[in-house]
Amino acid sequence: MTLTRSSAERDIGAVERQAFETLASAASRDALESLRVRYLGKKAKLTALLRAMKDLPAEDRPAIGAFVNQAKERVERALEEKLAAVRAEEEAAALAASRVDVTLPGRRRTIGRLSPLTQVRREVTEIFRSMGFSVEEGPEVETEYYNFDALNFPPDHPSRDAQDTLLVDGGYLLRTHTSPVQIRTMERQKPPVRMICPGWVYRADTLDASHSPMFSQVEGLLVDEGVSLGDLFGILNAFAQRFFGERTKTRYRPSFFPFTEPSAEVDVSCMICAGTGKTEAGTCRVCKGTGWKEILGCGMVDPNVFKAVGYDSERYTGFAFGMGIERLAMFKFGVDEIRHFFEGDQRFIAQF
Ligand code: 2NL
Repeated sequence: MTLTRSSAERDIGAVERQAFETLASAASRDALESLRVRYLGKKAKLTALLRAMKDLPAEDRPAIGAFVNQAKERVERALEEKLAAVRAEEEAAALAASRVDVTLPGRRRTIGRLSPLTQVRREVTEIFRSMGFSVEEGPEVETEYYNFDALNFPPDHPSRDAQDTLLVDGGYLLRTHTSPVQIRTMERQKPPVRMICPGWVYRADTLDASHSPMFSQVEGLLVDEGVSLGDLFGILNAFAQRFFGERTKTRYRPSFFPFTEPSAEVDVSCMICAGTGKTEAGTCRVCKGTGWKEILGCGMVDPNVFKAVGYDSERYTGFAFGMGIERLAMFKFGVDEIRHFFEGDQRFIAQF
């Protein structure tokens, strides 16, 4: 087959037309890329035509060469233009798909709030701080000495049992009350001492409506010369009235703790039924109709505790008390289930 100038020009024109037809219907970047390979690449049709020029008469080659190159340039330019158009379309489509309707109302953000336990702990702390008590903290992993021995627990006391106390490798335990902080403070500091110690405590209890293996306490201690049971009554009555309201009554029932003598449990008049034992719905479900609610334990510090910390129990006396924060919060807010405090359910937390 002989190649002539006119047949070459025909072939080139045909390939160029084909290229433009394909280009017209190509609608994606992929289609355009395959078109580029087919018409302009190394193995492409127009390139093949350039290569075939060696079969042309020598005098025709420059003109045909220029003809092919012009055809290639036209196809290239058209391809670039189409590619730009397709890109612009794709971008516009992506923008349209991610369009934001600025006229829609915004999503309301919920504002976090303090756990009711934190609120109660802070309130209790503030009341005692205002009466001159300092706030002390200490380790949650303790020794048997600080948790039991120094507090006058007899060697065979049931609380020491692994049944009741959570043990930690190495002879340690999780403190079952915050009293060790008071022992540590008295070891560091001579009387007078006026302190409270809020914090987490741990017991080997199974979680139920009123027990949690981890709960929080505030304990307090006041030691000086001439401290009496009257001082204890004065401070704790003032606390009860500040925390539950001025009209709150208190009563002290004899009790027993290894670390105090005498010891008492303190009831306050029920603030749900104002001490009447009755509500509109019938018997008060918080005080069970008694009109009283136990909120703390207290007593005069046992001389054996003073001996353990090197205080002269002939010269100094003191009182101490302890209360559970969850219990206080349950009573104050009328909550009947301790587990609510540890579940973080917004429907619960948002009520305080
Ligand atoms: C309760 C009773 C109480 C204490 C805690 C205490 C600490 C020292 C010395 C003497 Cl270092 N006492 N603490 C005293 C009486 C009662 O807690 O029912 N807590 C929830």
